[in-house]
Amino acid sequence: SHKRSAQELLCQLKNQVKVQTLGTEQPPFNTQEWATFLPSLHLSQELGSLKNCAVVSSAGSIRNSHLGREIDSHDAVLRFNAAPTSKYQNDVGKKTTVRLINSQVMASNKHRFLENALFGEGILVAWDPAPYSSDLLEWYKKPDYPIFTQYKEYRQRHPSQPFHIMHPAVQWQLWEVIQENSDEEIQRNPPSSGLLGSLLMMSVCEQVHIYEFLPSRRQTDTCHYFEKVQDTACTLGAYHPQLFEKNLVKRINQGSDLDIFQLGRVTVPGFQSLNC
Ligand code: NCC
Repeated sequence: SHKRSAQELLCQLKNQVKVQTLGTEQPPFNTQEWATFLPSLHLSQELGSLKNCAVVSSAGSIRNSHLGREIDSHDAVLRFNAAPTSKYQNDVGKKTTVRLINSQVMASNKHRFLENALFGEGILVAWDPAPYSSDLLEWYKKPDYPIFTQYKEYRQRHPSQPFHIMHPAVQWQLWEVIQENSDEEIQRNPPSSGLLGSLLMMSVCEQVHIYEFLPSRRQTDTCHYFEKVQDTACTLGAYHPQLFEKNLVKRINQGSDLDIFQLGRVTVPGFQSLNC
């Protein structure tokens, strides 16, 4: 089959993946109750349009990168799950504009999601491995983790913090693009937060730098920069189709291979910068 060029891939992503958060337009969210919880502005409206953005993977290999200052120089910085900045500022920076969290993090006792001050900074965006159908009612009745109860509880405790829920269609539209551009059949599990967050930023920023998603020369088996756990599956994926995600990102990178090797930095244009 025809192998898409970088431009074709970028255009496919732009046209096939509609990054959107839940609003009260569709059932089951078109109720009085949900109107009090869901933000009145969609995420894209809230962020407006940004110039330079950074996406910071949680990989252990960002340790000793000294990228903190560079990362903080972006107009907006996206981080994942429970990845901390304090004590690691020199390597990962301290600015947090958006934090993308999976529903497992919201539900686990380990992260104390409802109380932990780490989650209190920036705009929160939650997602859940919803059924492939993206049927909102089916998902609502049986989310992978209790995203809706935890969301409501958090909103009650922290009413002034902006907090969105990603529409589940986004992850499956993205999955389709990964599958269409891979030679093998990939597992039908949603892409990792890393790729979802990159797409989120591409939809609102002129340009996006993605750090340590494609491993640099610092590559290590240490899963996260903030923990001692060793697991190669963190980089290559077990549940998430990460190997295929990374091949895709490699193909749309507009920066040099040396940037990947030395800095762990990928450069991609935002959708607004594309003519397609
Ligand atoms: O590990 P996680 O991801 O929170 O990392 C965020 C994103 O950074 C990129 N990454 C991370 C580690 C690594 N060695 N290489 C990387 O490229 C990935 O793109 C990753 O998505 C997730 O995607 O939400 C994930 O969440 C964890 C876990 O739920 C949270 O960390 C909370 O503990 C998942 N781990 C487990 O379920 C055990 C992980 O599979 C995916």
